[in-house]
Amino acid sequence: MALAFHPLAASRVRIAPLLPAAVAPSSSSVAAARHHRRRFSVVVATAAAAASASATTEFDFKAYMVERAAAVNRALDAAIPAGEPPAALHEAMRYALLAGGKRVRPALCLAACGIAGGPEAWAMAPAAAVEMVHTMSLVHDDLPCMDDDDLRRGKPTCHVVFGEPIAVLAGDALLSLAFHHMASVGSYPPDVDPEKHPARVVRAIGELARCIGSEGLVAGQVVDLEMTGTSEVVPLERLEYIHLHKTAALLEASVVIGAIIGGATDEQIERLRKYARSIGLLFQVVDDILDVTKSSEELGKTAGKDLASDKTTYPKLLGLEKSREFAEKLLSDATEQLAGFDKEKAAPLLHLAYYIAHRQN
Ligand code: GRG
Repeated sequence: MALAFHPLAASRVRIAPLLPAAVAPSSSSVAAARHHRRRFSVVVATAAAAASASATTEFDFKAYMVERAAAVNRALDAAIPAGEPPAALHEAMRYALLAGGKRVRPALCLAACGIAGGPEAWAMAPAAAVEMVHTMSLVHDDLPCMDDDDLRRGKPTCHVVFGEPIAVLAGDALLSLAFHHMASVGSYPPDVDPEKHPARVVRAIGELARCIGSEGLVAGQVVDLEMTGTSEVVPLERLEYIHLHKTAALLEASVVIGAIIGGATDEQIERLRKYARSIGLLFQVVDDILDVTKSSEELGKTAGKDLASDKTTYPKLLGLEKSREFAEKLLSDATEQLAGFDKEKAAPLLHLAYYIAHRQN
């Protein structure tokens, strides 16, 4: 079914129906899925590894991610004052931001700048900004009035450590800092194009703001909250709406703003947008699967939460096997969009898609 109520669809890329309607399994079949965790991981990992191997064999993805995460962590560390008043606020911001995290969104942003032909350093400020937005969304999501969680990135959540008022304000300040950081001339290296760069930054800021506001991430969170606690089974297209907004929109922004800063053409930006929407939804399908197949220790956040709260997820609606097939389709849709780009420059985005498909946490 098409995304009739997807506000982003009218003006831009439309993500086609991704799976035919499937028979919803019983909740006991989801519970049984826990026993298949090992098998599932192997199947997805094998499919992705095979695809990966046929695409490129020389790219050292692990080294790429380790280097990018270290560079992003340095940029984030430098962006937030340590020890300056109000100390509790800055401490809470640093606690949430520097607590770990895979740094997938900044890596996507840097890789998108690279595929567009820009030096990755040009996109470091936007990459840090998307991580700030992502982290603030986690801080707010964990609050008692939202998802009410006490474990995040393997540590007690921000409000557990600093109290709710400071956690709310730390999230607010991170959001504000993200835009300040992106808009500041001093956040960029001196070799940016003095003619083109200012307009690119303004366009990128607009893109990020749109993707996280009432047409994007916040919209997804609202619809998710509306669905929480109802006995109603959420239909597939509504679940897709939630995840395209709540999760995929920020991945989309990460890729698109990296591409804009790197000097991509409009046609390239739209192809990368399609890539990002597919991996964005893929990210969430995998997240849902991991929730029922991994432990809290393995995930660094509370596992089995969806099941415990009877939340509608892809495994609940489709079953694990169909969820896996859906993940494979999304992976292939995403990688298709990269054909036509320079192979070497496309390698990081290609491998990020495989990684998202078969990550283990
Ligand atoms: C952005 C203005 C604004 C408000 C926030 C609370 C809220 C509104 C939205 C919730 C969004 C949310 C928490 C979506 C889930 C996204 C998701 C799958 C997070 C997990 O991402 P990972 O696995 O986490 O990349 P790490 O810890 O590795 O960064």
